[in-house]
Amino acid sequence: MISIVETTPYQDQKPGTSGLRKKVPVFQQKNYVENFIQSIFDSVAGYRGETLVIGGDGRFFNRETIQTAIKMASANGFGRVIVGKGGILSTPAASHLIRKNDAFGGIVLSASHNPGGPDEDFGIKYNVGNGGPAPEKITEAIYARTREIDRYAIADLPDIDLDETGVFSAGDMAVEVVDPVTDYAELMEILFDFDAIRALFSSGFRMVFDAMHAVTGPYAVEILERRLGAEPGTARNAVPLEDFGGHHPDPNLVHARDLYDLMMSQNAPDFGAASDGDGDRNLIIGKGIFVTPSDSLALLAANAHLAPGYSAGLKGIARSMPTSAAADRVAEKLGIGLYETPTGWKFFGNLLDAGLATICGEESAGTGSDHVREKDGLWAVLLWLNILAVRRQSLRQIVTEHWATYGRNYYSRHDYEGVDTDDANALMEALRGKLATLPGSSVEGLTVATADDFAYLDPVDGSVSANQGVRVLFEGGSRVVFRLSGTGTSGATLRVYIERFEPEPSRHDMETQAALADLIAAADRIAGIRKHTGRPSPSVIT
Ligand code: VG1
Ligand code: CO
Repeated sequence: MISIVETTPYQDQKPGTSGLRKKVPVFQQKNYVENFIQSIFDSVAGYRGETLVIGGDGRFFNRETIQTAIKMASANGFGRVIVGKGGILSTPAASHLIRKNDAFGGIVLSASHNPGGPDEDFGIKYNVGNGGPAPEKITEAIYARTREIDRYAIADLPDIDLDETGVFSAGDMAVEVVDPVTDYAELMEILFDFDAIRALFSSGFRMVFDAMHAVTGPYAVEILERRLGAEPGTARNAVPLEDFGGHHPDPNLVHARDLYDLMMSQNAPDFGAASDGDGDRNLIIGKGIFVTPSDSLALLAANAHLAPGYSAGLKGIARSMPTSAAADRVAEKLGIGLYETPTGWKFFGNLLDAGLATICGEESAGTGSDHVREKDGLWAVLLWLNILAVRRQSLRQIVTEHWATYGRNYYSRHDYEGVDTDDANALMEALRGKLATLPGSSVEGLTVATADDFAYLDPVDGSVSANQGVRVLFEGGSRVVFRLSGTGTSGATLRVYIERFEPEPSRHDMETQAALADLIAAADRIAGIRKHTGRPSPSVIT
């Protein structure tokens, strides 16, 4: 039986950089989830009888929301739902299932790197038929719909048992509960030389993968340990927990500190990696050397041809605007296009679909390719392993050789978290107000070449996305970028991205913060960070 339930709209269901993210108690309000899901269905057309993929990162409130989504998909006329066993699907695995099954779209439940639990974060994201996050046109339509929605449809059905694989029925709709890992692992076997990686491991190569008690645990155990023969225990914190063990599942130098410390120690293994809550980010650390995500993108692009899936070469590289220009010089050398997009994976979809780019990346530890339409943490780890297996050099050697060839982009991101929203907005407004007067001025001994608020013209569909971050470029190629996060759930987070290009190999071994000291001071002078936020220093430096 299908119920049409009357509801009243919420005014705050605006999707951010990556879907709708709020605290769990916000999602637990009456009809909050139902309103949002119905608004998704109301904003897209043509799904009758079609397939919807549903899965999440396993965080608190995942299972309840999946049951609701299944009943609403049934009532709204979907023909089939594919859901991961236990409600688990990593974001890239969900993207793959959408593509592989020619699904209409997918609902991905995650707040990614944000903490989980009854008082922590939850999120709902809609992905379209290419497997990627809905473009802005659709997220704007969903938001508009949430502001006036007055009813939703839900089937009056018992809960589906998510812990058994198989095909079940939910009204007229079929529900397929699938193993979350199998299809994804098969795709990885096509892209990478598993024999070469197995040989690497059997030669004594050791790695540690920290799944941070998030979604990638089962994927890492199956792929790294079972299929590639890495030592048992290579995947650590491999059991997904609803609260990620009380930690932030954010693979950065703050939250993956244990891994970092291990990799910097005397008995470090050869390779360290981690992924985030929903499995789309990656952290890469060699013995004694941290690889910035921006460098990792450049290195992967420069070496991708060593993996079978990319032996034909790359069509192009895309990176988000705040990501360093390290990849630009690789694209130049390869003679392929380089695309600079706003922050957020949804902007890469068109470039990948149109065959303009093969590899994409963001400074926030996201890298991926045209194999799916999301960034993909384990994919990046496997591409690194494939490269290491072929080159048989240490990660440090590979990185320093890369810098010697292309120059080094010193890079850091400073986050000021939990800033008062009005203060953060005032800072950005003041910054925008002075953009016109910055060029030619001198700050901390640096001369401003250009300053603007980044706007993106999508070369495929001609859409324009304005106000995507303020960038101040200095003479000589250094720059600072300022933007406010679109994934937080309380207050505002100011992100300051700092970059300096150093072509000279004899100056490639500086400590990053020291190498960027003048730019860090200039950023504060230009934006008045301390003055506006009252913060003497950033809360997180990556
Ligand atoms: C952050 C990152 C961005 C990433 C987004 C989603 O967004 O900066 O690069 O695409 O998170 O990643 P923001 O607006 O907070 O800067 V994830 O792993 O949350 O799906
Ligand atoms: Co994520």
